[in-house]
Amino acid sequence: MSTASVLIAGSGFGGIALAIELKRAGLHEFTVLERADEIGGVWRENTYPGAACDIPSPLYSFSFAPNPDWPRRYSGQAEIHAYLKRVAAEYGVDRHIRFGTEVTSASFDNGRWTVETSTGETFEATVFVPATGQLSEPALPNIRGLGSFDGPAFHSARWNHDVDLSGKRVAVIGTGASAIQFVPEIRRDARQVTVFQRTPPYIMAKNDTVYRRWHRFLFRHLPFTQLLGRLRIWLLAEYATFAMTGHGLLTKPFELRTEQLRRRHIKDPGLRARITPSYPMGCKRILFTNDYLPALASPNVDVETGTIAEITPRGVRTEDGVEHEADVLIYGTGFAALDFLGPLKIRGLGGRDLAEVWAKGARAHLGMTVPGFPNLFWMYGPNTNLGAGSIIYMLERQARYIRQAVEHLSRPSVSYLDVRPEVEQEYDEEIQSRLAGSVWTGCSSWYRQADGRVSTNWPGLVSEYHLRTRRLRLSEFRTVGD
Ligand code: N01
Repeated sequence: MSTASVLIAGSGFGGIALAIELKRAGLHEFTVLERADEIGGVWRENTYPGAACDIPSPLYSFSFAPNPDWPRRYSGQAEIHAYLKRVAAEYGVDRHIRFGTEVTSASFDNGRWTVETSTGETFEATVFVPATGQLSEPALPNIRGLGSFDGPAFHSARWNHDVDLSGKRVAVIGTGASAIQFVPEIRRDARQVTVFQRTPPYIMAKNDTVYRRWHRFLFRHLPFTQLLGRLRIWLLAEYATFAMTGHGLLTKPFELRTEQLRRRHIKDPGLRARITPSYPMGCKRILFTNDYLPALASPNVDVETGTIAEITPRGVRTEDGVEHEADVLIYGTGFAALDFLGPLKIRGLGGRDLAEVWAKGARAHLGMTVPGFPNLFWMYGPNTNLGAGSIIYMLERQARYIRQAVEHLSRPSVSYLDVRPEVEQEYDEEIQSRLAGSVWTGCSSWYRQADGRVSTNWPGLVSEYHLRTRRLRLSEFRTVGD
C-alpha cells in the first residue's frame, strides 16, 4: 500500500520524534528538511558555556529510548545532542534528512503541500509538519544603540567561541535560564562580569547527581530503576504544573525554599533585596541551578538593576546616566517564542496566509491543526509549552497523533483532513479561559503577548494532554475525499 508522504521542517527533538514514530509504524514516505548541517535543534544551537538541561535526563529523553549512560542527572548540551543523534541513527531516520535545506514557504493546493526551500528545490507531500520549535530564533532586545558597541557582541544561542573572555570586562544582558547557566562559567575567566537584570528569576537548587558505574549498571540491567526515577520527576512536574495552573498556594513551600537559598548564598542584604522576585512564583520559568547565586556573590560579579537606556560603543548606559564599560557584550535575552512562523510563509486553502490568520496570536487545535490549512500539523505549536516538565513528553504525544493522521490519509480515498473551525474555536476559548486563572497572567514573560494572551503554554497537566491527543478524532475534521 502506498502511504501518504510527509515533509517535516526541523530535526530537533520534535522532528526526530515524528520521524521515528512514522518509521516504527512502517510509514517510510517522509523527508526531514533541516536548515543546518546537523540534527539537534536547540541542542545544536546552544553551545554557551554551562549549557545543560534543567530537566533531569531520565525524563528529558524519549520514553522508547531510555539512556542508561547519562553521565549525570542533569546532563549537558553535548550529551543531549549526542543522545539525539544516536537515537536518530539507531532508528534509521537520519537517512531521511536533507541538510542545508531551509523551508521558506509552503502552500496547499489540490490536496498537496508544495514546499519551497532556500536551496531553490521544491518538495511536494500530502502532509506538512513544521517542527521548528518555539525557541529557535534568538531575540535581541529593543534597546537604543544596539549594534553600536565597539567590541565583540553576541547572543547566548550564537555563542562566539573565538572570543577569549580571560581578563575581560563582560556585560551580560538578561537573567533567564540561559544566563544563569553561563554567568557562573564565564566569571571564572573574566576580570569583571556585570549582569543587567530587569526582573529577578526564582531560583531553586538543582538536585544533581553524577551517575556512577553502579548507577549505569542498574539502569542497563534493571531498567525499572531508571523508570522509577523518571516517574518521580514526572510526578513532581505534574505537581508544579497543577500549582501553576490555578492552585498558587501550593507553590508556597517552594517560595520558602528560594528564600532560604538566597539567604544561604547572598550575605549582602542589599544584593539579596535586588534579586528577590516580587511576582508570583512560576509566572516566569523557575530556574534550577547550584552555582548562579554563589556566582552573584563573588567579588568579580555585579548585578545592575538600573534600566538600560542605551548600548554605547564602550558599554551599556543605564538611565541614571552611568556608562558601564565593557570589552564584550553578551545578550542572554531569549527567543522570539511568540513568533511561531518566523520567516516561514504558509498558505492554506484559497491562498489564505497563516500569518494573517495568526495576526492576533498563534492558535491551533491541540496546538497542532488550524482550520483552512488541511494536512498541516505543528509540533510544539501554540499552547503546548510547559512551565514544568519535559517537552519531549509532549512531542511524543504529538508525534503519535500526527502518525494517526498520516495513517488515515494513506487510504486511497482520503485526500485531506481539515479541522472544523467550530472545534478549534471552542478549544481556543477553553484554553484561554483556563489560562486566565493560571500563574502566567501575573507578569510579563515570553509566554505572553503584549495584549496579555498566553499563546505558548498548555494550561493543564501533561497527563491531560496525553489523554486528549491519544486518538485522532475524525469527527473533529472535515474529511475530504472519504
Ligand atoms: O531567555 P528568557 P533564556 N532589557 O526569555 C531579559 C529555555 N531554556 O534564553 O525577565 C533588559 O528566559 C529578560 O528580562 P525580563 C527555557 O524554556 C531551557 O534565558 O523579561 N533585559 C530575561 O531576564 C527558557 O525559559 C534551558 O524582565 C531584557 C532575559 O533577558 C527559554 O529557553 C536552558 C531585555 C531573557 O530570558 C528562554 O531562556 C536555557 C531588555 N530589553 C534555556 N529583553 C534548559 O535548561 C530581555 N531581557 C532546559
